[in-house]
Amino acid sequence: MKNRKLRTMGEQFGRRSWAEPWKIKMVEPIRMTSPQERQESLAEAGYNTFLLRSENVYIDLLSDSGTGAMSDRQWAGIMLGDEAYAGSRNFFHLEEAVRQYYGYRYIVPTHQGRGAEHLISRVLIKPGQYVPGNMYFTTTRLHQELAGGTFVDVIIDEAHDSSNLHPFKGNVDLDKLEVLIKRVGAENIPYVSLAGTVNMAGGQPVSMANVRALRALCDRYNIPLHLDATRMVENAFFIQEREEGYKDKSIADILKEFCGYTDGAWMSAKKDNLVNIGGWLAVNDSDLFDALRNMVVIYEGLHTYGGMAGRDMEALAIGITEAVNDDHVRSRVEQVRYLGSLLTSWDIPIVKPVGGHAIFIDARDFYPHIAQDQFPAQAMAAELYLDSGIRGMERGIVSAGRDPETGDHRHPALELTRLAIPRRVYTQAHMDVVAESVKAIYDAREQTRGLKMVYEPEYLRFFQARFERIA
Ligand code: P61
Repeated sequence: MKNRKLRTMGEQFGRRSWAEPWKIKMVEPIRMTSPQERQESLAEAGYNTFLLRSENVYIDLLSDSGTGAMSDRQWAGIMLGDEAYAGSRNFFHLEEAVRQYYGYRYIVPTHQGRGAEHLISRVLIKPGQYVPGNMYFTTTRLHQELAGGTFVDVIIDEAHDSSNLHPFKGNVDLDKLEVLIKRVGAENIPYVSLAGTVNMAGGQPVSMANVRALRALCDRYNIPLHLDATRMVENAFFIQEREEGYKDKSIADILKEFCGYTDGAWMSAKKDNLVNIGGWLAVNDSDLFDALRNMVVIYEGLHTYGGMAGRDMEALAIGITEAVNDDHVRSRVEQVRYLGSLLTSWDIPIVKPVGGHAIFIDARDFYPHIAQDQFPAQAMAAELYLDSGIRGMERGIVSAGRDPETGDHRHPALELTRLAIPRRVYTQAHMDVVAESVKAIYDAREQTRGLKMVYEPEYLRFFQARFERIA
């Protein structure tokens, strides 16, 4: 070992190293726990990482939602909150930022993403209609169903295969979509629900060529196209990196071009937009805007705050401008990729290519001896917590829930455990610790047993379900 030269990250990847475009001004201590404490915490939480207390978590990769670090400028913005009931100046800053970077005409603020999903689903969907989309997301689909719609997955087949290396696994399969349109009639499709990037597929992007073709297809049948823009900035990074003709365009330009093919968007600002709470809806049609603005006052708050404080809207307006900085986006996605490259080099099965916000470990390949009905991805999240206090989440059969018609478990092709990386929070050393812990539970995989569900709530069951170990 003595004469072996260590190599920097850049050297390992054959390039010059680069680092995050920020330095740390304030730190939040985190606590390590003993194996005994973790056993007790996990049993108390019913083997569900959503039910752990965060004070008992060491490195928290449960979600990249609302867990990012705000900048000094955003914190300064917090002090500029105009807490008027109506017409807060911070709302106008938010409106201006969304218009400038996403390009839509009319903006409706909401408390977070699902508030926006609720409004758009209720306004656009009539009972009995079909909503096609590029793979389901839990809250998005639930709101579409509660409004009386049926979600239909029209993502390309490659997305359901964790080892397929398609560069744009989030793409819509236009043939699948057209078959659906012909089967149910365009008048029974209120809109196409397009997400960039696709969370449940592993943070996979949609190409510009795909959205352009999708727009043309929607125009042919007169069907609106609405975008879940939650992680659309990260999607823009993949277009810049992988799609012909975009290498020299900025993230901001790519984002705006992509949104330009759509009629509107909803947003969980807790991700790309770098805030701890907030959301918005944006559309170009003034009648639709009127309907949404009329609905927001019932469920969220006035149309100039939508459930956010003035200070939240100011931090959000600033977050939107910081989010499109090219160096920021690159360092964010490359950090996720660094963790992925360690795991891949150790032959641990993860979704490839690595997506924008998280590493998704393939629990079917990790635990081939555990049947899907015994919740292998849930068991993996539990094992990881026991090993090191690192918290991830299940994205498989528990998350998929039950079919509302038959009441049976849905059996998704992807059975994954997600390690989501908060933005601007953890260092490369944290990623090393995470990788080693995943390796430790991989090495011990043959001893791991499945779980049984002993409590199951009706909606979004994964948040509060409880499990026991199968002996
Ligand atoms: C997450 F386990 N995502 O990924 P809200 N669209 C998309 C999201 O990723 C999203 C929302 C809409 C979360 C939080 C979360 O099953 C779960 O602001 C693409 O969270 O209301 C949220 O935005 C909803 C975790 C949500 C889950 C649902 O961690």
